[in-house]
Amino acid sequence: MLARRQLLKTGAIASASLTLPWAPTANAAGTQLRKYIEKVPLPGDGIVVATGSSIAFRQVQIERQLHPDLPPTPLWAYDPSNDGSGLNGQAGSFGMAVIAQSGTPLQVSFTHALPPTYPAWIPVDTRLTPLGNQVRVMTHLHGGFVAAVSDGNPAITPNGFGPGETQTVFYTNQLPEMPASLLWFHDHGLGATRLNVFAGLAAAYILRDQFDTGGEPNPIGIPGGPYEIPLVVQDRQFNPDGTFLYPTSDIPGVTWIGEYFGDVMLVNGKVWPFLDVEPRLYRFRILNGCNARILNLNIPGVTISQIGAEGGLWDAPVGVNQLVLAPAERADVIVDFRRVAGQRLQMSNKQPPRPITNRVVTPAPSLTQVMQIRVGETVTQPGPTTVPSSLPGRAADLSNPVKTRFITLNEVAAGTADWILNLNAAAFSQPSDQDANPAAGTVEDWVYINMTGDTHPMHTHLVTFQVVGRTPFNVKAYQAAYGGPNGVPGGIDPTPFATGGMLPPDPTERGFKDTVKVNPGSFTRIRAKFDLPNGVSAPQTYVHHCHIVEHEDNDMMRPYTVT
Ligand SMILES: [Cu+2]
Repeated sequence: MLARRQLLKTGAIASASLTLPWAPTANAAGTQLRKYIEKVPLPGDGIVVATGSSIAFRQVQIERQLHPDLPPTPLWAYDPSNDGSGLNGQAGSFGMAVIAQSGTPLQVSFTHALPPTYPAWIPVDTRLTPLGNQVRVMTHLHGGFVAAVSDGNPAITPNGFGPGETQTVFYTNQLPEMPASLLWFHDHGLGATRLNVFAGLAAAYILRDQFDTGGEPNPIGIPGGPYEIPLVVQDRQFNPDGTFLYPTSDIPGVTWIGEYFGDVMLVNGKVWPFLDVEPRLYRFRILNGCNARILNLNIPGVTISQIGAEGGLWDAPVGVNQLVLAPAERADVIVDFRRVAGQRLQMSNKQPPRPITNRVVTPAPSLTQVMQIRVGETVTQPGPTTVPSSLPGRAADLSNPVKTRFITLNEVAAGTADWILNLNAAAFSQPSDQDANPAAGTVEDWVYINMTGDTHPMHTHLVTFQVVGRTPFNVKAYQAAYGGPNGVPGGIDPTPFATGGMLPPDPTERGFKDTVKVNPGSFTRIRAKFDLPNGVSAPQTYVHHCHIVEHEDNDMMRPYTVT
């Protein structure tokens, strides 16, 4: 563990003019694949559903055909081994959903039954991993309000779990921190999160309550049953043999790449699928499960109302024209197909609007088509006919922060063997006196100060937060005043370098979130209450990190401790 990054070398702060090694891969096999041939896998129909008060998973390697023209693809998957199904009902690479109740805890175990070392199709960078090319796994419930020991975080368990070992966790599902919402659980192995998630270790975790029952009708008056559809969007590349393709760096001695972008879109684990809908209202629960790509989704021809995000339902809906989702962000939306009976629509994707930036130097290659939506002519069950004007959820409205912390996002030595991204000018394994230590039960403001050219989706474990606003500032002047060889250290208020007033959050940042777009050219203020679950006493250590998982792995992550 200590070998990792103790040798952090000095280097110049990245300049936006450097050339970077991401490039489309010549032998990728995916772009020629026919589109809209297979159906989107749905819970119970291609996505295996797990319920109960305790679930025992094994992480296993399976093979699934993700497109009729591709050979079967080896995948890593969460297998609920106590149901004996062997994941036979799983059609795609995103093949698992846990459905749990808010207020009812859940005990889960994960037993490592994967290969002991990485296969050739997963290019591990042994500079970043604690135990070389050994497959070490650790599951994190993204959005979980849990004790540190159940969090699946590398500050607590840096070596993760090896072959045959079992991680046992207790998910509180406690209220009000874990209301009805779409969470997901995914691998968080140190230095290998990007690879383990890419290989398939990601799944949905849906929380229900007495309002958001999942049925139809329901007390909220929103679509349910077969008219509520989770949609997990992920980009991938394929080799001709069907394996997923993950490019490697062309920098000598380096395997890691700065961002993974695919040339094929998967929805619920199938390549460019189609979805049959009836001409009525639907509820879509959308998760950006990409490693690095910021999505800007649209369904031309229909109206979309967003009713919630990562932290559950809002108090009122917000009309949206597009869904700009960075990795790990979720949108809970109601889509009206009543005026488009008989039509074939497309869920499309485009580059996000400025200042949101999906890599300034080597922009994500465009990937404009996501999924086809085939609208039928008849309605089986009419369901709701309006979007409710009020919802039983929450707007984020925290007040009285007792402390403000300033956290810098730096990119150092880009394009060289010493390339690293960091928080507060410190690599993950380096000690730092700048790490946050909020007192349990207090509200704090955290200000993420972006020194890079890209948007970074910053994710806090344990807490959801309010987005307070974004303030443009003179990055170069701040950097010139305070920058060192590893970037600008934490703790320095950038307000004197502001070039304008604070911009309010986007309307879609109305509620509590667990991931926020930290855009270039500004500093982003969030506000959170650092409670601990019932019966859990301080201190408890968690992490916060960029959810571009390439950045998280190298090394844009820091521990923090609730005291
Ligand atoms: Cu990042």
